Amino acid sequence: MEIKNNLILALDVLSGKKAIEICNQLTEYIDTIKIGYPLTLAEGISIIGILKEKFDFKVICDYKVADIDATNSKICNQTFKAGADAIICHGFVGSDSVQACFNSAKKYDKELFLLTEMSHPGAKEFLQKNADAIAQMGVDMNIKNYVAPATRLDRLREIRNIVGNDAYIISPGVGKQGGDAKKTLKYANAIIVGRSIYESDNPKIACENLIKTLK
Ligand code: FNU
Repeated sequence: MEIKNNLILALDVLSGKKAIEICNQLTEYIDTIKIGYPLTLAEGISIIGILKEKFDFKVICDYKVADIDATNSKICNQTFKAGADAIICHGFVGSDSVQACFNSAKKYDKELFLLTEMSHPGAKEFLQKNADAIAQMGVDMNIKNYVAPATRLDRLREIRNIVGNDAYIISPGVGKQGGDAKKTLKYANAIIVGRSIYESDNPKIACENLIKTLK
């Protein structure tokens, strides 16, 4: 995936109106957004098509799909039918569940991102212990796209080592969660940034300043 400025906007706002207002200010800098349950539950899945039509952005759906294979297929199919360019699935559920998501992505000619280790402190309790194995499962399954944390660069580096340089890693945790944008991009292909842009008094300036730090 080609992502402008290697920056994905996490749009966890709670109305379509607010989402459009933020996106309008950022079209110069951003061509890829990530939406998740907050915006989708507030507005319905049609928000994907609405945003795509208005902005021609790529939309990654952060639905962290984590069910049995049959249900994962239905979730991914519905998401791609609604216009998503990519979906994020969890890896801890195992290869059959992940394969169902991957098959759906292939069927719709869209992308799947496999989540390895999460960025928040709680990820150390259970997920981190298995994150390397999850990444290796992705490699064995021929998955090209991954999500790995900006908040623990040693872990991000290790996951990069496992998935290899040809893999595409997107990384959340920059800004509000403490991760550094430039350091993260040593190992990740793109950063995911939410609150430090959309909660700022001036999202455009916040975005512009962030991009300057990447140079
Ligand atoms: P911000 N996100 C995350 N950590 O933060 N998808 C993960 O490990 C992960 C994610 C999402 O902190 C989070 O849900 F897998 O405001 C939010 O949408 O910059 C975004 O990344 C980070 O938002």
